[in-house]
Amino acid sequence: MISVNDYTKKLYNKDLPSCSDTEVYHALLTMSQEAAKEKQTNQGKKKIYYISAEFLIGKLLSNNLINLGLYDQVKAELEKAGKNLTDIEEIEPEPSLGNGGLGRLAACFLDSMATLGLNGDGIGLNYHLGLFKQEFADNLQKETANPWIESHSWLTRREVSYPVSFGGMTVRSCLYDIAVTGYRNRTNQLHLFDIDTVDEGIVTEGINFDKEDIEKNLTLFLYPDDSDEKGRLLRIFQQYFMVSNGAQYILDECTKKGCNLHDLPDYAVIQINDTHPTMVIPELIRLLTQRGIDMDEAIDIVSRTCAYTNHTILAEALEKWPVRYLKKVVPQLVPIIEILDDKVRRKFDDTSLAIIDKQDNVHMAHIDIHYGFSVNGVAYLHTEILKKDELHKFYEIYPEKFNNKTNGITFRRWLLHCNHLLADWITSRIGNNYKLDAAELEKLGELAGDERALHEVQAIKHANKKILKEYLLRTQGIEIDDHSIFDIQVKRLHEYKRQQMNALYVIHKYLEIKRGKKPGRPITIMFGAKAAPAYVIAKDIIHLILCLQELVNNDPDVSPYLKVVMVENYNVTLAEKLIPACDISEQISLASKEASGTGNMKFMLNGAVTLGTMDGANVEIAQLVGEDNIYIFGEHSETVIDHYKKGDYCSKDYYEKNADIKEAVDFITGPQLLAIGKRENLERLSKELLNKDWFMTLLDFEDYVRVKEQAYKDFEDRDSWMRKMLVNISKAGFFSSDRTIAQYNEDIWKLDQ
Ligand code: 26V
Repeated sequence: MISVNDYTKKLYNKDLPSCSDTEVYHALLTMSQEAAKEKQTNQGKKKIYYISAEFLIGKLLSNNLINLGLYDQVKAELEKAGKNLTDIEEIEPEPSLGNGGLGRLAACFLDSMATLGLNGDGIGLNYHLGLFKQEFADNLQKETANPWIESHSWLTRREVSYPVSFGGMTVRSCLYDIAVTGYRNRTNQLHLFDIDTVDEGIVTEGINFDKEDIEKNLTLFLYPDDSDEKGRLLRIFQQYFMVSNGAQYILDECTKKGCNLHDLPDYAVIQINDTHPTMVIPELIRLLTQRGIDMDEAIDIVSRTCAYTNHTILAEALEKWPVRYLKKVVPQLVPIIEILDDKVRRKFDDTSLAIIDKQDNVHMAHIDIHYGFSVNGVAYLHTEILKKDELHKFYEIYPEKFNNKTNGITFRRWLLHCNHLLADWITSRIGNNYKLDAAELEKLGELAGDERALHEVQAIKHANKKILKEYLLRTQGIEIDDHSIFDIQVKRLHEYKRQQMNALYVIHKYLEIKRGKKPGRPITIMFGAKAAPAYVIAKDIIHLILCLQELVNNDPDVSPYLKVVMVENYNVTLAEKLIPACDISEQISLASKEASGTGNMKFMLNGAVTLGTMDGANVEIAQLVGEDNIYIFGEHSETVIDHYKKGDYCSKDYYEKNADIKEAVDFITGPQLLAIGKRENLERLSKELLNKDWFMTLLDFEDYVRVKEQAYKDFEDRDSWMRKMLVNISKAGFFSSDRTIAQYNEDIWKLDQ
């Protein structure tokens, strides 16, 4: 049997006990990489290529050790040598190669594809700097560079290189692979394309850099700020670089396996993750015609190879690129896009279905829908809204293309790795099968009347709360009370997710306590969120939360009962610590706006009870756990959509009608917060809420307060709360990404297993 000691000897000519933690980390990294290589399985005929601008993989060490079946053995060997695996995990830098849910979903999908034994690789970009690191100063978010590539890393350089031509220049790519270890199964690959000339030295203070020096910046950053034209152009450079490399790689791999290009759909299926990789469609058409296939046939082949996933209905997030930009960056694609547009216009009279609109903008999603064979949404409600509203006209012409694939999460990372206590307990109760067949978790439902079992679950939750408490104190200097209710909202900062509503609740509670109405048990309301660097209101919301943290936690009348915590630099690693410790999971987006959410699933799996709106996958969670085991509030999506159609929502009406709302909103620009925070930011946010409130915070506030109070009250009925926790865990099986991926394969990819 291989041992860690063999590797420390090989790498450093030292025995394990005398190695530093960094040396042990390098040894474990090499050990995992070699073990993964041994699992490589033969390539089947057909392969799924999951192409995505983001793969938010998170740290890989522990996850790989678990999947490779090495975790227990390594942990024991380290302990014997006086080392601690948790300390070693902390040395690994997190590859933050994604913004949020979309990127994390891609990473969960890779894990499930390998675990289910599917022949499937990821294709993306090797960003040298991941999503910016967030720091707080003066109660404001500051962004700094977030490097993750070290001399020892998970990247393996391949002998693969392609030319990629942009208007006026050609670059040559290089390729790095990251092994994707399936749980006790095959190893797939994540292919990350790069160029050798990227220069991290061009980053000046914060995350500023010369956006025009493409040879130096092409893969430097994940999604550079696209608030200006130069940023948007760079984004098109990145997207085309990704898809051109991907397309060349796919065609090479398929032809090596005997594909004659006419039969490409028998060899490859390309899943387009949101619209960022859409240019793969015209690029493949271009490459096929270059290789002698005529245009009509090339279009037909590509249309039978590509499938598209939609991840949002927010209009501002649907990509539309001006033809002028495309002419600058990818002039070779413009005539092809014009042909694609022309075909649509000949077939359909309705110009809203066109690819190029009157303002000369190219609607990327329209390319995917017309020239892909499948269009899927990511939760039941989301797909229904696409069919009924957002993409209704497309649904009418292509009903057969539309399908739903409710998102999922990998239980290896979001239970086995992040919550060892709970995973071991589940194993002791129902055995190991649930690790590969998540539906087995249902068996835990039988323990709902077993008092001992319930107390064990409760003890595990408390132990995880203590672990989090220790971690936050050590890493962020934050002190929390492990006997308080942990009420957590962690996700990207966006107005539609309504962190501002939770902040208004904090104000409401603060004022109530000041007036002498003290909660029976202390409450800790935790936030974690990064705001896009150019998203002004989102940053104002962070400012408000940080000001509230300062005010509430330093007020001796209030802080024994209420604490506000805004964790710095929320990322996958922090999520892994916060989620197992959570009591109440905040999923409070405006109904119809959150396509699915996946944090909601992670919290549920770890025994938190959801406080949420009927939005995204919350709807399916509610259906599975039943109304006694979830706290639902707020207007439903039909009502919200109706308000948008009629334009009849007026936030001021709610402000004037409800004294609690008025008091809380007024407090934002009242003397206490102005003494702490910046007038400009607080006034801007307050005005936004009063005069616009596009995501209808005030509409749901009253109901939110009512239901949240009910949840806090119910928390005191410990036995019944433990039952709620258990029911949530036992019903989480549906949200395993293994189920999601099995459905993608069954309905869309159709690979043999
Ligand atoms: C992108 C942008 C970019 C421009 C400014 C506003 C804005 C707002 C939202 C987005 C989201 C883009 C796509 C995305 O990340 N969707 C997320 O995908 C997850 C996985 O399917 C899903 O769980 C989340 O609900 C959905 O928001």
